[in-house]
Amino acid sequence: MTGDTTYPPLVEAALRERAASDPHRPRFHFTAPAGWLNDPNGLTRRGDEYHLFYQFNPLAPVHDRIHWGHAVSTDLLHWRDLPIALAPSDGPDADGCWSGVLVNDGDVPTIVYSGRHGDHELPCIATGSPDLVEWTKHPGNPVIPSPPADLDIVAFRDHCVWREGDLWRQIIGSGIRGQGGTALLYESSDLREWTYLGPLLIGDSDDRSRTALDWTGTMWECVDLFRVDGDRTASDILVFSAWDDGVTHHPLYWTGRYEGDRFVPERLHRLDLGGRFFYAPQTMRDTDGRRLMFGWMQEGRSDAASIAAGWSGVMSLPRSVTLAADGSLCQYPVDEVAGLRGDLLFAGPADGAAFAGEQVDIDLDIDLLAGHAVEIAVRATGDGRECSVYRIERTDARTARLSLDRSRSSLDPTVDATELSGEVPLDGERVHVRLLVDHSALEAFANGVPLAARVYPTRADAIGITVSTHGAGGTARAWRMRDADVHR
Ligand code: DQQ
Repeated sequence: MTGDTTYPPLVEAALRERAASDPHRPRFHFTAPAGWLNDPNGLTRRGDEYHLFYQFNPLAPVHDRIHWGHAVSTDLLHWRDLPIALAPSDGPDADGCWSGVLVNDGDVPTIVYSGRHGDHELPCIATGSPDLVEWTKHPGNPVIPSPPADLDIVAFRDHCVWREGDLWRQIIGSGIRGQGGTALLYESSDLREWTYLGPLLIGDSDDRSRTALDWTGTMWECVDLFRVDGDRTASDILVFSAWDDGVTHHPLYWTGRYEGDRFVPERLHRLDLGGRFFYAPQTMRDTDGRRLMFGWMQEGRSDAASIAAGWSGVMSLPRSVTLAADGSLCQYPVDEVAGLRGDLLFAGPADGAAFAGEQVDIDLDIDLLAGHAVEIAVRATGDGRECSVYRIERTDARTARLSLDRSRSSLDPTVDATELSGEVPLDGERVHVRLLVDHSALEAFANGVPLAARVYPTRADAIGITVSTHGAGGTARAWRMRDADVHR
């Protein structure tokens, strides 16, 4: 989408053309113009416009010398590129401007981010023009000169900042060696001088197997604290991405209560059953009270394949996050996503539904009785040699298992083809499944539990979609999705 203002190109034309011609590139999810994208940052709404900043390397599709990319939208779908907001410069962010948030300090938009220098990060701030396009780094950066002296920490980065009474508070992601991940709590009157208050919560990296899908890691990246109101109750939520020794494991969240200087945890949950394919999420509260969340859908192909393609990293669709009756989070793409629906591809009984497309929005209502399983094959060739199969199967009265079998997702043996799966709570027989297919990016939601993933079929005819309910009743509808015209 083009705007009124012409800005200098963000990436070289050749890299951009290479990225645009890749068949695996999504057409209605946000991606960087080319180069590397990872975490969503600085999510904010100003007037009618949503601002999405993101971890960006404009020079190459590798995680190096990270900048803050910037895009703006009025509908969360059609994005217009703005100039790079932050770039590494001499000083505490010489090696990268890592993740952070944007807050309004009175009338002054202020970014709180992690400046990377060598292999360490420290908190920095930058103030912005009213249109959020020009950013000035604070001369006193870093605003916290070192991590707390009394802790032996693994890392110290990423920020969640909020106003509480007359003061600012923030938590910074960290890990305490030998104990587990943590969020360190600070307080300030001016965003420039911070007092350390202690750990908000400390995880236990030995309380379960390191291979468990809800292992909390040795360090918590991209901590995010917010409250969600349900119909009858409310919960505080502490989201973090479990990290260990350079490995990005998966996003998790605690439900519980934020009280004083502590978070009292109740239950630990997986945030997305796709694990690392929805990593480092960040949320924002919209002006109408909605809680919106974006996450980074990492690549599942080799670094060499990303370099050849000229781009890496997909931003998830914006999700709306609410509280389910059982106290867990319920996630769905925001209503605006339906605005990209084009031709109706299918409407009728779910069992045996068959249609085709690589940009599709599918909506199913199924009655899942004991012993029932429903399969949805996407990106499938006619001969079935390539296909990715979502399956939802009733396991007991109150639970189903949602999985994605990627073992035949690609004839390319170098792509990640591991199975992804997890539990979906049931409340009766009805299961609602929403599935968005956008070339290599897949996002499924079963009763509000998401499973995001990436797949890379090699054949141009890998566009088949079929539904088999094996006897379960239900209906299906599907629409072709239009391009969101990002960067065109
Ligand atoms: N990515 C950022 C870090 C964060 C990590 C660097 C999570 O700030 O910890 O690009 O993906």
